[in-house]
Amino acid sequence: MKPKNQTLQTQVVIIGGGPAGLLLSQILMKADITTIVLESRSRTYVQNRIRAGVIEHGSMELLCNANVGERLLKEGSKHSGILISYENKAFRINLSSAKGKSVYVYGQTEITVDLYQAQEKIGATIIHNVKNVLIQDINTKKPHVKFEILGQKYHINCDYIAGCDGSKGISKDFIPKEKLNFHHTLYPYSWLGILSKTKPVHKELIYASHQRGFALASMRNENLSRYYIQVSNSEKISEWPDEKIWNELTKRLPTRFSSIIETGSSIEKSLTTLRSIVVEPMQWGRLFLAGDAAHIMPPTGAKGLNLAFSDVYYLSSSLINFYKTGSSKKLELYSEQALSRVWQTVRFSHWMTSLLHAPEGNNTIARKFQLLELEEIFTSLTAQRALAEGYVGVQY
Ligand code: RFL
Ligand code: PHB
Repeated sequence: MKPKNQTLQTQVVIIGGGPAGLLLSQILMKADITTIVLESRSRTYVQNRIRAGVIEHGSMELLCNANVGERLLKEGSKHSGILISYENKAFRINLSSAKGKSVYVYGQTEITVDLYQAQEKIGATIIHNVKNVLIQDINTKKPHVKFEILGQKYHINCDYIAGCDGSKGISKDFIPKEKLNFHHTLYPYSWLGILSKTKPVHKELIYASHQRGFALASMRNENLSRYYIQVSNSEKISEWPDEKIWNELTKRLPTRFSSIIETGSSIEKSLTTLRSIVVEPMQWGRLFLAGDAAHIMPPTGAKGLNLAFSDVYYLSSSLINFYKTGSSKKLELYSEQALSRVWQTVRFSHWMTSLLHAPEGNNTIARKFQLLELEEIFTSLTAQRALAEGYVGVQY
């Protein structure tokens, strides 16, 4: 006999249990709003994805207000500067010149662990390994979500749906095609990332512009380094043994760093194609998109996770306002409000990317322009402050 459909009830269904979905659930539950989070992967898989490392001041505050910031403040490290290098020179951008703000180096992996723990503590419902998620009746006051686990079908009645299911999610597909603007740029290069149990080459991040290609020296803690190098889109991870990566990295960093770099075997390697995507609008009826589900950008500005969190800030405050006052006015402004910050941030990420990556082909004119702009930033405090302001993030 076929099992009967099971019906569940909640105020907000959140599709996607990544950082955006989990933080949204945490903030709403703290305000006594009920949620159900649907995640297509296992908890172990989600907690082990290695991605972001730089947390803006605003994201730190949001996490602390949601009772998820304790370990970040204890184990994360506060950075008040980054280095930019070109032609064997390196100069420091004083991030504190942007209204005294700093950023925190703390892995997305750790944030996800902290969010799961906080959600467990508050009694959240997070359903893993869901399949065939369907959103229905989003233009009515009674939308619902259908999904399956191991052949068992479920149906959730709710007031609102948050699509936090990342760039490959299904939520945005429920906005009618003729109403959706899908802005998309693919960059002609990718990032090859490596994580290794070695001492970071420097105490601050180094963004290196080199004619052989961009390189980034980052870290997770004092014994764990994260490096990235620009490679062309046709490269394959299998063609990059550790030694070849270290060799390339050392050629791109200024000699005062490459001469002291500690190398070792990688414990993780990844290849990421760089793109900018913005989906407009971020709301359709009772469906609201947040995070990578609505936008992605090249990681050069360290913005993706932070932008996902600012969406969560706007969406959670609008939902809380609705449940307090019964008025949906703030919710109706969500897309416009979030998109204003999204476009500023996507533009900053694009600018950082174009400034620091070697142009494809032997485009010596484009390279000359980059060097001129880098020299200008090197010599102008105003330009340095503008970069710092973009890096620490637009206030919300
Ligand atoms: P996520 O993390 O992709 O989570 C979405 C979740 O939804 C699930 N899902 C579904 N669940 C149910 N039903 C479906 N049909 C589903 N389809 C998908 C997925 O399994 C997943 O768990 O999106 P979210 O929450 O919006 O978070 C966004 C961030 O993960 C992302 O923006 C950052 O990692 C970007 N990023 C960085 N951001 C920063 O702010 N600072 C950084 O330093 C930084 N570095 C990076 C980065 C991203 C990188 N890569 C790999 C793209 C460095 C790299 C290399
Ligand atoms: C990282 O440490 O993974 C990282 C840091 C800065 C970026 C991107 C990624 O801009």
